[in-house]
Amino acid sequence: MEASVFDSAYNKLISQEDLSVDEPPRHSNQEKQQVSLSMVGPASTWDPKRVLEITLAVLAAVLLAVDIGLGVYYNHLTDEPRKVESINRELATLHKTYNAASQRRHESQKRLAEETRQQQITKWQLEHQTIRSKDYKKQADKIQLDIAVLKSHLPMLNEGCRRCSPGWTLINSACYFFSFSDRYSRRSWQEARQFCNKHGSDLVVVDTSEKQMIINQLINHHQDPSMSITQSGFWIGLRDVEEEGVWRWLKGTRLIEGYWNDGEPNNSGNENCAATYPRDNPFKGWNDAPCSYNLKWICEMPAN
Ligand code: MAN
Ligand code: CA
Repeated sequence: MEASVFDSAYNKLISQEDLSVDEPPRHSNQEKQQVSLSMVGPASTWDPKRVLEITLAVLAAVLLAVDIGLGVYYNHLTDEPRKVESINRELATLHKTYNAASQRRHESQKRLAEETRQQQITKWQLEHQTIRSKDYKKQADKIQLDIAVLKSHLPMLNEGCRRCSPGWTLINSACYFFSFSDRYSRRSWQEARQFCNKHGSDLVVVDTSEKQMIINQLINHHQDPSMSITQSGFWIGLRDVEEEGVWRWLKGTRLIEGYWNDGEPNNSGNENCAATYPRDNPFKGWNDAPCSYNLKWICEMPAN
């Protein structure tokens, strides 16, 4: 409507211009130019109709785009609660999965701790058993050795039974009595000698180092650890009762080779009788002690 008014005005203007070729111009050239510039511009580039059309088209396009955008946005908005719901569900599932995994992790940790403890106990057990088996081995070795020693004594024992009284030990063709048993209480040198005499023997005469070594071995083996060393001696048939420092065997033979401990005999307080004691070194077994002392003793007699 507006455009057609505008068009008719414009056409009128043009036709007036065409008609006035032979007439004197009603406007100057400058005025004419001003009109054409201010009203329509150059005809080729500024076609108002086109401009309007384009403007309207652009406007329509913009509106359409806005409409589509709004539509999409609206859709998006109406979609939102469903999305939130689905996210919530996913979140819940994830929560569940996480909780289950946490639980499993916790249980695994507990199992691991228990396993570690069991391993430690097994390790200690192994250590303990290793020590025990070492002890057993030591004991077994000792038993083996004892068996070997006892076996080596068997012929001697058999023969001893034939040639010595019960409770007496055969050593190199002589029978020996050691008062190891608790049945025989300690006694003085004189009382000990009386015991031997009563059994057809006398206190032992240790006139060879072999004899001393065997006696030493036997008394070491029977040593009572609860007994003090001074009480652990065994009277032998040796005295210096007639002449101090002159040691004689029972039948009066003088001592040639003694197996005295370091510093002995020292006659500390009238010590006229000799005894042999359990010692590592068999050649340092003897001591002189008061004859009234109560000690164990060793008797000797020829074998049958
Ligand atoms: C210690 C030492 C010996 C002594 C005894 C007496 O062992 O002095 O010389 O004969 O005691 O019991
Ligand atoms: Ca002494």
